[in-house]
Amino acid sequence: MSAELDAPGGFRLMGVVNVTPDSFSDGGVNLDPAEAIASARRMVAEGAAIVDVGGESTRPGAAPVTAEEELRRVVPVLEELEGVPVSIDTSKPRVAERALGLGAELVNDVTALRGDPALAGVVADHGAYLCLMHMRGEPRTMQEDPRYDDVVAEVVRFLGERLTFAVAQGIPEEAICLDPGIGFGKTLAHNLTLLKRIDALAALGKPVVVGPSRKSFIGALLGLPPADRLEGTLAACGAAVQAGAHILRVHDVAAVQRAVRVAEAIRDAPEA
Ligand code: HH2
Repeated sequence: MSAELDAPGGFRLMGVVNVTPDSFSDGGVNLDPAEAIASARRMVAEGAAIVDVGGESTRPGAAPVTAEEELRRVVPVLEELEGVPVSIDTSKPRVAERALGLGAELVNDVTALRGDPALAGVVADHGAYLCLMHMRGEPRTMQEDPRYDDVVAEVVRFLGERLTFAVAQGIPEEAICLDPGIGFGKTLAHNLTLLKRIDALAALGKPVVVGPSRKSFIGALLGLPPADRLEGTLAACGAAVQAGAHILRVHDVAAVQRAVRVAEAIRDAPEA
């Protein structure tokens, strides 16, 4: 992963492995550690640069889980993923600490270091990478009438401030990537605008992570449940790459890999 974060040129894929009973699209699928381990290994074989292992759903309305429960879910998986580049999707210092001790390289914090003040120190002490994501409110309530005067400007300002905070806490700038948080306190219009204007976020000079995979904005456009959102996900990923995204967080690694190679070739094509 290091090379990818240092050199934000081409796109990279982050495969999603939710070790949860209630994630919005893959809840229960990877709750058995053996299934999660197999999924993670398959995603890397299919082209993922890193797999994002999470033990707590952050879907709208999700109830928080304790650190003990999160550890109970993710530790047996992380213990078997030696040699696989791993990201830990958590906001809890105890979970991050354990995951980094077991070899994880990146902490993916959907609260952008607002959840627990101790998380920044854990990331800094381990020399880990960090993903800072924008979220309006918290998962339980974030979809209750989200409003912005200018969603792009507000997300860019927020992430710029969180970046400054993270650096002040001792995390090197080169180790940080930024994510607009598709679906986290946003309407359909907000999500579409953010996907179209990733260039504004990329202007902060950090790799941009985007997670449109199977999300409800695709359901809203197509009237389809999470299981039928692959084509919508591929279109969103292609558009995100065109708009300047560097890393895509996705469930369907093999399919996205193919789609995005084409989108990237078009984006980078010299004029013939
Ligand atoms: N989306 C989800 C969770 N973590 N992290 C980043 N950086 N960006 C995202 O867009 C993002 C994220 C939600 O998706 P998923 O993990 O599939 O579902 P759930 O939260 O229900 O487990």
